[in-house]
Amino acid sequence: MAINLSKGQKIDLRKESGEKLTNFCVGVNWGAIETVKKGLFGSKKVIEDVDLDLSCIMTDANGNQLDHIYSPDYNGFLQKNNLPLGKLTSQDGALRHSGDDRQGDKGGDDGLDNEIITVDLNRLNPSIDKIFFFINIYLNQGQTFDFSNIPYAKIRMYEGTPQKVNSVFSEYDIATDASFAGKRALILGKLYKRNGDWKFDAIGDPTDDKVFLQTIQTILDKYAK
Ligand SMILES: [Ca+2]
Ligand SMILES: [Ca+2]
Repeated sequence: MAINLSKGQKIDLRKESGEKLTNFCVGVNWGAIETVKKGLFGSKKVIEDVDLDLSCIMTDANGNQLDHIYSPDYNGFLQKNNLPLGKLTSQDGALRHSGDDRQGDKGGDDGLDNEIITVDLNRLNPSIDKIFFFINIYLNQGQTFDFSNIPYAKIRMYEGTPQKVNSVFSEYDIATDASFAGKRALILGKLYKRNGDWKFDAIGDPTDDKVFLQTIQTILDKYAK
C-alpha cells in the first residue's frame, strides 16, 4: 500500500518489509488546461499546454549548495550571466532526469508521470545531506496561468524506471486550490539524512518566485539551513 502524504508529513524511507528504500523514482504527473470557450457558433474545447519543470538541488549539512539538476534549455542565458549550466544528471550519477515535458496530459490523467528524477542513494556523494525537489511553471508567450488553473499535479515516489512503475511507495496530491492562485513555483519536498538514514518531508509550499533561479535562492535562504 502506498503512503498518502499530506503537506508537511515526514516519512522514513523503509518498505513494509523493513528494507531501506534506496533506488526509486520521484515523478510528477500533471494535466494540460482544458477550457470550454463559448462562441457565436456554439462552444468548443480549447486545450492549453502546461510546461512544468521538475528540478532539484543538493545541499550539505550546512545548507551550502553542492549540485543541481535543472533543464539545459536555459543554458544560453545562464552562460551569458556566468551561472551554473543546466544538466539532467548529477555529478555523482546518483540522480537522473527523464527530460522535459512541455505539454502535460491531454485528454485526462494518463496515470503516468510527465517528468521523473531517478534516485540511487547508494551512489550519492556522501557530503550531500538534503535533496530539494521543486517545480516551476514555464509560461510560453501569451500564457498567464498559475497552479490554481492546472487540473491536477501529483508527486510520487516509486520503485521502477521512468518507463515502468513496479511499486508505489508514496503519493502526494499537490493541491491546486485557490490558495495557489498567482503562484508559479512550488517546493515539493526534500529527502534528508537523519542519523545515517534517509527520510522524506512533503513540504508542499508554493512561493512567489517567477523562475527556477529564484526558487533555488528561496530554498537556500529559507529551507536548507
Ligand atoms: Ca517541462
Ligand atoms: Ca501524466
